[in-house]
Amino acid sequence: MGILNVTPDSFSDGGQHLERQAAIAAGLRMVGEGAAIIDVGGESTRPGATAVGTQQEIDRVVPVIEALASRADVVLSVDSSKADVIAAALRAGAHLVNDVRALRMPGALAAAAAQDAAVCVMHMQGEPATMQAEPRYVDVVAEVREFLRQRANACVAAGIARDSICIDPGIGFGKTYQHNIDLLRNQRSFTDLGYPLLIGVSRKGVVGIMTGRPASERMVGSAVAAAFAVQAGAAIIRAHDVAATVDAVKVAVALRDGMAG
Ligand code: 7PM
Repeated sequence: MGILNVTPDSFSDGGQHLERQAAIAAGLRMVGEGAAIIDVGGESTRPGATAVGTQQEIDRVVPVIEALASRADVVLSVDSSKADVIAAALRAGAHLVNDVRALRMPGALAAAAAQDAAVCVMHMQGEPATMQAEPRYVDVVAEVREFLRQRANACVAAGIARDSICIDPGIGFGKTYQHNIDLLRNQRSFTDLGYPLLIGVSRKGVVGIMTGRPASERMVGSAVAAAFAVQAGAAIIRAHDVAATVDAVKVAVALRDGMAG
């Protein structure tokens, strides 16, 4: 899953049209590099980021989803929590809803179910602006597992097909370094729930702590973490550096499953 942020800070500021063209080009490039899914997001979840209005988020993601749907044979994901954005993105050609709030905002679950979308439910403790202030768990693996189990059940109850649901422990979302390590080292607890597991570690702080590198220099560390996650059973890797990550995933899959060349 390639990350495509359509936010003003993601592409050099040349006005909305150029921004949109740059996003579409970046999406097509990721498809060429081997991404199976493109995750299109119009709201930054960065701690302290300014909130984005519904219409603004729709104006950012819908044209990019429409363009990619018509030009590329790839699964399109919308990274949003808002019911109206989800509905508009699915109408525009998205197939999957990736929500860091696990479809808990009003109408979000119904909007996904109404258009037979696939969904990814992610665990987050708190809200992006404050989540890293003081993450606390008694047993992080058990608590995240139980949350994901309940949200997947809520999706099924809302009419989403069981085989259209994936789960994600939300690396870096209201977690300390040690919490992230515990989650990555205990992926079996999540794959045991019976849903495909999505892992997003790309350029995250946990990789920065492990390598001592800034975000711009975390590609290798992120690719190694992706390979580890695949070895431990992850089905989908969310990543910025698609070409490097695809190579890492190919090697991990071949070694895990013993496939011939
Ligand atoms: C600041 C904080 C900037 C966090 C960017 C981020 C995930 C996600 C994100 C993830 C799923 C990033 C994150 N991370 N969706 N959206 N899983 N499902 O590093 O791990 O891209 S945003």
